[in-house]
Amino acid sequence: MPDLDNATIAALLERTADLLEITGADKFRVLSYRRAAHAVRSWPDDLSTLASAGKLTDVPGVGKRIATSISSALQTGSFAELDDLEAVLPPSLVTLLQIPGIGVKKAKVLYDLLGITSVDELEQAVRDGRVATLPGFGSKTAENILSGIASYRRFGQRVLLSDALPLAEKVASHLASVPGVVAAEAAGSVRRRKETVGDIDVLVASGDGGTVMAEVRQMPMVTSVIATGDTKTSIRTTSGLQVDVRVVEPDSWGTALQYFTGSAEHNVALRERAKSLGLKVSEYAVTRVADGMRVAGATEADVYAALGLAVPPPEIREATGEIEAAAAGALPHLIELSDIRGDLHIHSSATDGASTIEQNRERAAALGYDYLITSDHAWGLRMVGGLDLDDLERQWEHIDELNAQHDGPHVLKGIELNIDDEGNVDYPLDVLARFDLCVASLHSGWGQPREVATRRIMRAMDNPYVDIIGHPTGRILRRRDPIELDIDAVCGKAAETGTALELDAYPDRLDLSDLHLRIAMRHGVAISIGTDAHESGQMAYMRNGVWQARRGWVTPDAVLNAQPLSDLMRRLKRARHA
Ligand code: DGT
Ligand code: CA
Ligand code: CA
Ligand code: ZN
Repeated sequence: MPDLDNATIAALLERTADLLEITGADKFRVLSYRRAAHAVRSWPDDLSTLASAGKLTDVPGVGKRIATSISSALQTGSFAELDDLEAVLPPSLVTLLQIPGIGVKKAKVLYDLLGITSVDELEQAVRDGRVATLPGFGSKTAENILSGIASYRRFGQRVLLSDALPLAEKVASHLASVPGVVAAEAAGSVRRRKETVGDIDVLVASGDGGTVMAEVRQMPMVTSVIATGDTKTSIRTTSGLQVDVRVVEPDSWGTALQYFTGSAEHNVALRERAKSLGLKVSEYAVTRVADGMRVAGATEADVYAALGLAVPPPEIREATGEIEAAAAGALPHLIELSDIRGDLHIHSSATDGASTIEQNRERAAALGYDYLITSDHAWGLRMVGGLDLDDLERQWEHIDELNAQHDGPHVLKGIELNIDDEGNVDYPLDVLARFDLCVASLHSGWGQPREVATRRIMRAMDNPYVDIIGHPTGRILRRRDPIELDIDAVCGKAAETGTALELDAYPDRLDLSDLHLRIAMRHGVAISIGTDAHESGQMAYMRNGVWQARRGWVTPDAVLNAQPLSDLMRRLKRARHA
């Protein structure tokens, strides 16, 4: 039996907290589930290992009772408290919480007073005016709910890669151990490391599909079987995700993996190329049209080679030039996680982070880094306790002491400046000059017209000490649209001023997007990959950033934090002014 992954368990705990709150349960009980969910999500190792050692309570925030729930979830895919809640509450109630602007409190009022349990019912109630009259709602809120419903319909069905990937890998590694199975791998958008995925596709090579499918239907995270046969089974899992499992004969593994990795657009382009070469590519084999003779199929490399192509990395199979590049022997040498030498966006407990600079530094050492930044919020963001000049003096002194100890990654004195409405940043120039490097980001003004937002960022780039623009479009996947920018103009300005653009690796940001990264690469802009960690465990998000970078055709020479420290410092904008 595969055990559930941490993200899935965290989602179950979170759902329990939501449902408890909707039923009006004791708030400490609700909080205990939320705290546990949070801790489980950022716990670095598999909980199943801890569970078998009887040590689940080692996870901060996990007491005896929740440990019992987690053990049960690991074995059966659920636990009694959640099952009881789901028995009395309609399951669609949880989907209301996925609408931006609807938290548990609002969902509870909607449920208690109007009996609303689904998105469609909610939309109806807003339109006929019932929602605006609810206590604590009003017409402005009702309007926001409508736009929330619209954006839910636009993004709501897709799941973050970071939530889907662990589940996909669990299923694949479990099926790999089923008797008769030669190979099992996650395909589809998960393999292409797309930032959000619609469903999980797992491909299995075996001569005995029946045995594989029987195993699939029994996995503990299965809540329902959508369809099942000897070659394909689709299941729904506890996290709501659909998983499609396909079984092929081992000698078709290569073509099947190619086909189910996609993208659909890449497949179409590939098949056109095959046709022009007198070949036909199916899910089972590459054959010659003239005589039906099979020329490839067992491995992906054979399939591409039969078409005269080098194998494009899955991340770039989107029919945006990779086939031409593969034909010309000109595929890019994409950045890899092992190229990364440091992290250039990290918060500490001096502002809204949870870990101390020492803890972040220890984590950086464990990741094998040469350096890391401390980039807390500047004083303009008072709500999160942004640093004033005295705070900075103290922090710098502390960092100097740490760096004097030599044994560990070098800590860079950084800051995350706030770009205000005019494009100005916190602190006077003489203070900015004293940082090793400055990241400047937008934290407000979403929905500004394109010209205004573009001008604001361009003005910030005129500041000689703004080395990096952080999360340039401010998007939050599934929740907030990117601010509209003239990205071509922004990249042109970045190249001209020597300002780097960040790829924020936080799993629901991944900002810049893959398309924006390609534009940045064309302009020769330096890219900084930063995790935006607010807790040292989140520094592991670097891998999400690297995947996104690869989707944007980013090469290691373009990435600031793939350089040794001395080269990094030389390439910062401020080095031009020194
Ligand atoms: P998703 O699930 O929406 O995140 O995206 P994918 O790419 O995983 O799409 P999915 O799950 O519908 O199908 C998996 C792969 O199967 C896809 O990447 C390529 C292949 N495929 C699916 N539909 C088509 C199609 O209509 N034409 C072609 N050529 N390939 C397809
Ligand atoms: Ca898929
Ligand atoms: Ca699929
Ligand atoms: Zn930040």
